[in-house]
Amino acid sequence: MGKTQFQLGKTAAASIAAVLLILVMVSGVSAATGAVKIQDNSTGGDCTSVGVWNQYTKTCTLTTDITFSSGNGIEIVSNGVTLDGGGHVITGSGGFATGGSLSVKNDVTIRNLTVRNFGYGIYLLASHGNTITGNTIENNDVGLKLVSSNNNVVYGNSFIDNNTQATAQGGTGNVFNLPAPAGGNYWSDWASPDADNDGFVDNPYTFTGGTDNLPLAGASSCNAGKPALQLRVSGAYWASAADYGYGRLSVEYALDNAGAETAFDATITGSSGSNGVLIDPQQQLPVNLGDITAAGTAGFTIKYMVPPGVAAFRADIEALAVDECGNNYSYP
Ligand SMILES: [Ca+2]
Repeated sequence: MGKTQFQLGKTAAASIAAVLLILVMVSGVSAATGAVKIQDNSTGGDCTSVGVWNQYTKTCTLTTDITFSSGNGIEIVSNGVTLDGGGHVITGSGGFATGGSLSVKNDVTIRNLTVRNFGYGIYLLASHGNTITGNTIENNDVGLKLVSSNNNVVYGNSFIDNNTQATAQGGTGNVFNLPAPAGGNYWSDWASPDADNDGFVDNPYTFTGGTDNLPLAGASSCNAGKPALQLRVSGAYWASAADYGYGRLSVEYALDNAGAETAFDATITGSSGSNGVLIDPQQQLPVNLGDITAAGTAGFTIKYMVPPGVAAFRADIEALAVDECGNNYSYP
């Protein structure tokens, strides 16, 4: 938290304390009887009933485990959407009667989710260009089923004790591993040998319709965690005489990465002020800062409308960032 004095003009001075508050997520378990549909609209379809929807990145991040008693699980019905499980579990009632746990469209990313006890764990039917990474897919009848689906990328997942771990029928261009060091997936029935101890099983894992050339010798886990972003005010000024007349104050911020890992896709999505200070309606949002490496800093400027007589105010900045595992985080 920083607090700084600024000379705003001949007669006014303001101190602005800018903070990133701590976001507290309350986790629980939701029970769903019908499919949860994720859609690219203002609420992300049903997303807000089970998670947080980010309209800018089109990402639904689960904030709860979900148990499905019947029917399909999560259906992604728009292209270009990301489903981030946030480390949560979706559970079916077992058997094909439950349908596909997770069906997707095109250019969808599914990450950081555990899918358990469904007929099909993740089901891609005529779905192309999707990325499936960082998930645990366990105890399903078929873990991953691809039918007539092209150019999908599947890596960094753990396939554990599915009756059939994966099948691919009738599609082309699907990839089940990246080059080292990322490699492929962990398959519970193919975890050895790794004689050269490079972390990859020495023989490819082959299943109907696909091959993982670099199967992981240990279950994939990625625990980078929330990037340690800290906000500073680095300056405040009236950008012009007209801005001074309108009370339109420019505030320069610096977003510092105090952690040891890169914060990816840092994005400023909003800001609010105390004492009647509002963000300038003409302020362009979101502000995309790109990746902020460890010990790095990204600067940005936000304009506010400051009412007459206000000499100081507190501003809160809303931001997003992604960790090295691909997990999304909101600030505050
Ligand atoms: Ca090896």
